[in-house]
Amino acid sequence: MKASFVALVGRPSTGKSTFINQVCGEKISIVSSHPQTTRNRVRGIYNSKEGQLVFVDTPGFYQSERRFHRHLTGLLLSTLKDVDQVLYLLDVSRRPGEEERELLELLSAFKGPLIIALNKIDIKKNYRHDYLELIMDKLKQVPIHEISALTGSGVESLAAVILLTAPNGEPLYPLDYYTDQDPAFRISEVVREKAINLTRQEIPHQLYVEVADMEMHNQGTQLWARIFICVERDSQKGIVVGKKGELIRDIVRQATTELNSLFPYQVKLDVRVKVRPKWRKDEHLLKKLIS
Ligand SMILES: Nc1nc2c(ncn2[C@@H]2O[C@H](COP(=O)(O)OP(=O)(O)OP(=O)(O)O)[C@@H](O)[C@H]2O)c(=O)[nH]1
Ligand SMILES: [Mg+2]
Repeated sequence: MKASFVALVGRPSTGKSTFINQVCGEKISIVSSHPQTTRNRVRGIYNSKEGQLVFVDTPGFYQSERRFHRHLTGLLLSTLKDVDQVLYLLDVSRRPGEEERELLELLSAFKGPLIIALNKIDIKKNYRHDYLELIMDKLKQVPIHEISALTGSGVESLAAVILLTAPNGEPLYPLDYYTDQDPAFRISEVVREKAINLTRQEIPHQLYVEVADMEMHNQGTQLWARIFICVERDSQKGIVVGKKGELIRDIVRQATTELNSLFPYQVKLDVRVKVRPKWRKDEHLLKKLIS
Protein backbone atom coordinates (compact mmCIF):
# COMPACT_ATOMS: atom_id res chain seq x y z
CA MET A 1 0.00 0.00 0.00
CA LYS A 2 1.02 3.60 -0.59
CA ALA A 3 0.50 6.49 1.81
CA SER A 4 1.59 10.05 1.20
CA PHE A 5 1.10 13.68 2.15
CA VAL A 6 0.95 15.74 -1.03
CA ALA A 7 1.17 19.55 -0.89
CA LEU A 8 -0.69 21.52 -3.52
CA VAL A 9 1.34 24.51 -4.52
CA GLY A 10 0.81 27.34 -7.00
CA ARG A 11 0.06 31.01 -7.48
CA PRO A 12 -3.24 32.34 -6.12
CA SER A 13 -6.31 31.24 -8.11
CA THR A 14 -4.57 28.45 -10.03
CA GLY A 15 -7.30 26.05 -8.89
CA LYS A 16 -5.64 24.23 -5.97
CA SER A 17 -8.79 24.12 -3.86
CA THR A 18 -10.93 23.20 -6.87
CA PHE A 19 -8.53 20.31 -7.53
CA ILE A 20 -8.80 19.02 -3.95
CA ASN A 21 -12.59 19.07 -4.12
CA GLN A 22 -12.57 17.32 -7.49
CA VAL A 23 -10.08 14.57 -6.62
CA CYS A 24 -11.67 13.82 -3.24
CA GLY A 25 -15.20 14.00 -4.62
CA GLU A 26 -16.48 16.31 -1.87
CA LYS A 27 -16.49 19.99 -1.04
CA ILE A 28 -13.46 20.27 1.21
CA SER A 29 -11.77 23.56 0.47
CA ILE A 30 -13.52 26.80 -0.38
CA VAL A 31 -13.21 28.31 -3.86
CA SER A 32 -13.58 31.82 -5.22
CA SER A 33 -12.43 33.82 -8.20
CA HIS A 34 -10.57 36.16 -5.82
CA PRO A 35 -6.88 35.43 -5.29
CA GLN A 36 -5.70 34.15 -1.92
CA THR A 37 -8.88 32.53 -0.75
CA THR A 38 -7.22 29.65 1.08
CA ARG A 39 -5.63 30.58 4.41
CA ASN A 40 -5.09 27.17 6.02
CA ARG A 41 -3.58 23.80 5.32
CA VAL A 42 -6.87 22.20 4.48
CA ARG A 43 -6.48 18.45 4.06
CA GLY A 44 -8.46 16.33 1.65
CA ILE A 45 -8.13 12.55 1.57
CA TYR A 46 -8.11 10.44 -1.58
CA ASN A 47 -8.49 6.67 -1.18
CA SER A 48 -7.98 3.99 -3.82
CA LYS A 49 -7.06 0.30 -3.97
CA GLU A 50 -3.40 1.26 -4.32
CA GLY A 51 -3.28 3.53 -1.28
CA GLN A 52 -4.11 6.83 0.34
CA LEU A 53 -3.10 10.35 -0.66
CA VAL A 54 -3.60 13.17 1.81
CA PHE A 55 -3.69 16.36 -0.24
CA VAL A 56 -2.72 19.47 1.69
CA ASP A 57 -4.15 22.67 0.23
CA THR A 58 -1.97 25.74 0.73
CA PRO A 59 -2.41 29.50 0.28
CA GLY A 60 -1.40 30.72 -3.16
CA PHE A 61 2.16 31.96 -3.36
CA TYR A 62 2.28 35.73 -3.79
CA GLN A 63 5.22 38.11 -3.36
CA SER A 64 4.40 40.80 -0.86
CA GLU A 65 5.93 42.17 2.28
CA ARG A 66 2.61 42.87 3.98
CA ARG A 67 2.17 41.07 7.26
CA PHE A 68 -0.93 39.18 6.15
CA HIS A 69 0.77 37.87 3.00
CA ARG A 70 3.95 37.02 4.88
CA HIS A 71 1.93 34.74 7.14
CA LEU A 72 0.38 33.01 4.12
CA THR A 73 3.78 32.45 2.49
CA GLY A 74 5.23 31.23 5.80
CA LEU A 75 2.49 28.62 5.98
CA LEU A 76 3.25 27.41 2.46
CA LEU A 77 6.97 27.13 3.18
CA SER A 78 6.50 25.23 6.42
CA THR A 79 4.11 22.82 4.67
CA LEU A 80 6.84 21.92 2.19
CA LYS A 81 8.92 20.62 5.09
CA ASP A 82 6.19 18.19 6.20
CA VAL A 83 5.08 16.52 2.99
CA ASP A 84 6.28 13.57 0.91
CA GLN A 85 5.32 14.92 -2.51
CA VAL A 86 4.44 18.21 -4.15
CA LEU A 87 1.85 18.79 -6.84
CA TYR A 88 2.61 22.10 -8.50
CA LEU A 89 -0.40 23.54 -10.32
CA LEU A 90 -0.08 26.15 -13.04
CA ASP A 91 -2.95 28.14 -14.49
CA VAL A 92 -2.67 28.20 -18.27
CA SER A 93 -5.31 30.91 -18.61
CA ARG A 94 -2.88 33.54 -17.31
CA ARG A 95 0.55 34.43 -18.59
CA PRO A 96 3.43 33.03 -16.50
CA GLY A 97 4.56 35.73 -14.07
CA GLU A 98 7.56 36.52 -11.92
CA GLU A 99 5.98 34.47 -9.09
CA GLU A 100 6.24 31.36 -11.21
CA ARG A 101 10.00 31.77 -11.42
CA GLU A 102 10.21 32.40 -7.68
CA LEU A 103 8.12 29.32 -6.95
CA LEU A 104 10.25 27.15 -9.20
CA GLU A 105 13.25 28.43 -7.28
CA LEU A 106 11.63 27.54 -3.94
CA LEU A 107 10.60 24.13 -5.18
CA SER A 108 14.09 23.27 -6.31
CA ALA A 109 14.92 22.90 -2.59
CA PHE A 110 12.21 20.26 -2.20
CA LYS A 111 13.80 16.82 -2.12
CA GLY A 112 10.78 14.56 -2.72
CA PRO A 113 8.92 13.80 -5.95
CA LEU A 114 7.58 16.87 -7.76
CA ILE A 115 4.58 16.50 -10.05
CA ILE A 116 3.56 19.30 -12.37
CA ALA A 117 0.12 19.87 -13.82
CA LEU A 118 -1.13 22.56 -16.15
CA ASN A 119 -4.65 23.38 -15.00
CA LYS A 120 -7.66 25.04 -16.70
CA ILE A 121 -6.88 23.28 -19.95
CA ASP A 122 -10.64 23.55 -20.70
CA ILE A 123 -10.08 27.26 -21.44
CA LYS A 124 -9.42 27.54 -25.16
CA LYS A 125 -7.39 30.75 -25.17
CA ASN A 126 -4.40 29.74 -23.08
CA TYR A 127 -0.65 30.11 -22.54
CA ARG A 128 0.13 26.41 -22.50
CA HIS A 129 3.17 26.77 -24.73
CA ASP A 130 4.72 29.51 -22.59
CA TYR A 131 4.41 27.25 -19.54
CA LEU A 132 5.84 24.22 -21.27
CA GLU A 133 8.81 26.30 -22.34
CA LEU A 134 9.30 27.76 -18.87
CA ILE A 135 9.17 24.37 -17.16
CA MET A 136 11.31 22.51 -19.68
CA ASP A 137 13.89 25.21 -19.22
CA LYS A 138 13.98 24.90 -15.42
CA LEU A 139 13.11 21.28 -14.70
CA LYS A 140 14.14 18.99 -17.50
CA GLN A 141 13.17 15.65 -15.98
CA VAL A 142 9.73 16.40 -14.61
CA PRO A 143 6.72 15.04 -16.53
CA ILE A 144 3.93 17.54 -17.16
CA HIS A 145 0.25 16.66 -16.91
CA GLU A 146 -2.64 18.60 -18.36
CA ILE A 147 -5.91 18.75 -16.45
CA SER A 148 -9.08 20.64 -15.76
CA ALA A 149 -9.81 20.67 -12.05
CA LEU A 150 -13.19 22.18 -12.88
CA THR A 151 -14.45 19.50 -15.30
CA GLY A 152 -12.38 16.68 -13.80
CA SER A 153 -10.59 15.90 -17.04
CA GLY A 154 -7.24 14.21 -16.33
CA VAL A 155 -7.70 14.39 -12.56
CA GLU A 156 -8.17 10.70 -11.81
CA SER A 157 -5.21 9.68 -13.97
CA LEU A 158 -3.07 12.34 -12.29
CA ALA A 159 -3.94 10.85 -8.88
CA ALA A 160 -2.84 7.45 -10.19
CA VAL A 161 0.51 8.90 -11.29
CA ILE A 162 1.02 10.55 -7.90
CA LEU A 163 0.40 7.18 -6.24
CA LEU A 164 3.10 5.61 -8.40
CA THR A 165 5.81 7.83 -6.90
CA ALA A 166 4.27 7.85 -3.39
CA PRO A 167 6.15 6.15 -0.55
CA ASN A 168 4.95 2.80 0.76
CA GLY A 169 2.98 2.90 3.98
CA GLU A 170 -0.26 2.15 5.77
CA PRO A 171 -3.22 4.56 5.48
CA LEU A 172 -2.95 7.54 7.82
CA TYR A 173 -6.70 8.07 8.11
CA PRO A 174 -9.67 5.67 8.12
CA LEU A 175 -10.59 4.72 4.56
CA ASP A 176 -14.03 6.38 4.69
CA TYR A 177 -12.61 9.80 5.65
CA TYR A 178 -12.33 12.53 3.07
CA THR A 179 -11.23 15.34 5.37
CA ASP A 180 -10.02 15.86 8.94
CA GLN A 181 -11.50 19.32 9.50
CA ASP A 182 -13.63 19.93 12.55
CA PRO A 183 -17.22 21.20 12.16
CA ALA A 184 -16.45 24.72 13.48
CA PHE A 185 -13.71 25.24 10.90
CA ARG A 186 -15.87 23.95 8.06
CA ILE A 187 -18.75 26.17 9.08
CA SER A 188 -16.53 29.24 9.25
CA GLU A 189 -15.00 28.44 5.86
CA VAL A 190 -18.31 27.88 4.09
CA VAL A 191 -19.66 31.16 5.51
CA ARG A 192 -16.45 32.91 4.41
CA GLU A 193 -16.79 31.51 0.89
CA LYS A 194 -20.37 32.74 0.54
CA ALA A 195 -19.42 36.15 1.96
CA ILE A 196 -16.51 36.47 -0.50
CA ASN A 197 -18.52 35.33 -3.47
CA LEU A 198 -21.61 37.42 -2.72
CA THR A 199 -19.84 40.70 -1.97
CA ARG A 200 -18.39 41.57 -5.31
CA GLN A 201 -16.43 44.51 -3.93
CA GLU A 202 -12.81 44.24 -3.01
CA ILE A 203 -13.25 43.01 0.53
CA PRO A 204 -12.28 39.33 0.48
CA HIS A 205 -9.00 39.87 2.30
CA GLN A 206 -10.60 42.21 4.75
CA LEU A 207 -12.92 39.66 6.26
CA TYR A 208 -12.61 36.66 8.49
CA VAL A 209 -15.22 34.46 10.13
CA GLU A 210 -15.36 33.40 13.73
CA VAL A 211 -17.56 30.72 15.27
CA ALA A 212 -18.32 32.23 18.67
CA ASP A 213 -20.55 29.51 20.02
CA MET A 214 -21.90 26.11 18.97
CA GLU A 215 -24.48 23.76 20.51
CA MET A 216 -26.21 20.52 19.57
CA HIS A 217 -30.01 20.65 19.88
CA ASN A 218 -32.97 18.28 19.45
CA GLN A 219 -31.19 15.05 20.49
CA GLY A 220 -28.23 15.67 18.26
CA THR A 221 -30.23 16.31 15.09
CA GLN A 222 -29.54 20.04 14.92
CA LEU A 223 -26.36 22.07 15.22
CA TRP A 224 -26.76 25.71 16.18
CA ALA A 225 -23.87 28.12 15.72
CA ARG A 226 -23.34 31.80 16.42
CA ILE A 227 -21.06 33.28 13.80
CA PHE A 228 -19.34 36.63 13.43
CA ILE A 229 -18.25 37.89 10.05
CA CYS A 230 -15.52 40.36 10.99
CA VAL A 231 -14.51 43.23 8.72
CA GLU A 232 -12.13 46.15 9.12
CA ARG A 233 -14.41 49.15 8.61
CA ASP A 234 -17.99 50.32 9.05
CA SER A 235 -18.37 50.80 5.32
CA GLN A 236 -17.50 47.12 4.79
CA LYS A 237 -20.05 46.12 7.37
CA GLY A 238 -22.65 47.96 5.30
CA ILE A 239 -21.59 46.01 2.19
CA VAL A 240 -21.79 42.61 3.88
CA VAL A 241 -25.16 43.37 5.49
CA GLY A 242 -26.55 44.81 2.25
CA LYS A 243 -29.70 46.85 1.66
CA LYS A 244 -32.21 45.99 4.38
CA GLY A 245 -30.07 43.02 5.33
CA GLU A 246 -30.57 41.33 1.97
CA LEU A 247 -26.98 40.26 1.41
CA ILE A 248 -26.38 38.78 4.83
CA ARG A 249 -29.61 36.80 4.42
CA ASP A 250 -28.30 35.40 1.13
CA ILE A 251 -24.99 34.48 2.78
CA VAL A 252 -26.84 32.64 5.54
CA ARG A 253 -29.20 30.92 3.10
CA GLN A 254 -26.45 29.67 0.79
CA ALA A 255 -24.15 28.62 3.65
CA THR A 256 -26.96 26.77 5.43
CA THR A 257 -27.95 24.86 2.29
CA GLU A 258 -24.39 23.75 1.70
CA LEU A 259 -23.69 22.83 5.32
CA ASN A 260 -26.89 20.81 5.48
CA SER A 261 -25.61 18.69 2.63
CA LEU A 262 -22.16 18.30 4.22
CA PHE A 263 -23.25 17.32 7.74
CA PRO A 264 -25.47 14.47 8.93
CA TYR A 265 -27.47 16.97 11.03
CA GLN A 266 -29.39 20.14 10.32
CA VAL A 267 -27.44 23.38 10.70
CA LYS A 268 -28.88 26.61 12.03
CA LEU A 269 -26.76 29.75 11.80
CA ASP A 270 -27.05 32.99 13.69
CA VAL A 271 -24.74 35.31 11.74
CA ARG A 272 -23.74 38.88 12.67
CA VAL A 273 -21.27 41.31 11.20
CA LYS A 274 -18.69 42.90 13.47
CA VAL A 275 -16.08 45.61 12.83
CA ARG A 276 -12.56 44.78 13.98
CA PRO A 277 -10.31 47.65 12.91
CA LYS A 278 -6.83 46.68 11.69
CA TRP A 279 -7.26 42.99 12.45
CA ARG A 280 -4.76 42.13 9.73
CA LYS A 281 -2.06 43.78 11.81
CA ASP A 282 -2.83 41.64 14.85
CA GLU A 283 -0.02 39.03 14.95
CA HIS A 284 -1.81 36.91 17.50
CA LEU A 285 -5.03 36.72 15.51
CA LEU A 286 -3.16 36.08 12.24
CA LYS A 287 -1.38 33.14 13.84
CA LYS A 288 -4.73 31.72 14.84
CA LEU A 289 -6.44 32.29 11.50
CA ILE A 290 -3.60 31.30 9.18
CA SER A 291 -2.50 27.88 10.29
N1 LIG B 1 -12.13 27.18 -16.30
C1 LIG B 1 -11.58 26.67 -15.20
N2 LIG B 1 -11.64 27.34 -14.05
C2 LIG B 1 -11.07 26.80 -12.95
C3 LIG B 1 -10.41 25.54 -12.98
N3 LIG B 1 -9.93 25.28 -11.74
C4 LIG B 1 -10.29 26.34 -10.97
N4 LIG B 1 -10.98 27.26 -11.68
C5 LIG B 1 -11.53 28.56 -11.20
O1 LIG B 1 -10.44 29.36 -10.76
C6 LIG B 1 -10.82 30.16 -9.65
C7 LIG B 1 -9.86 29.94 -8.48
O2 LIG B 1 -10.00 28.60 -8.01
P1 LIG B 1 -9.50 28.15 -6.56
O3 LIG B 1 -9.66 26.67 -6.52
O4 LIG B 1 -10.14 28.97 -5.49
O5 LIG B 1 -7.95 28.53 -6.68
P2 LIG B 1 -6.81 28.39 -5.55
O6 LIG B 1 -5.57 28.01 -6.28
O7 LIG B 1 -7.25 27.50 -4.46
O8 LIG B 1 -6.71 29.91 -5.06
P3 LIG B 1 -6.11 30.48 -3.65
O9 LIG B 1 -6.69 29.70 -2.53
O10 LIG B 1 -6.59 31.90 -3.67
O11 LIG B 1 -4.63 30.38 -3.79
C8 LIG B 1 -12.26 29.78 -9.32
O12 LIG B 1 -13.10 30.74 -9.93
C9 LIG B 1 -12.41 28.40 -9.97
O13 LIG B 1 -13.73 28.12 -10.35
C10 LIG B 1 -10.37 24.82 -14.25
O14 LIG B 1 -9.84 23.73 -14.39
N5 LIG B 1 -10.96 25.45 -15.30
MG1 LIG C 1 -7.47 27.87 -2.46
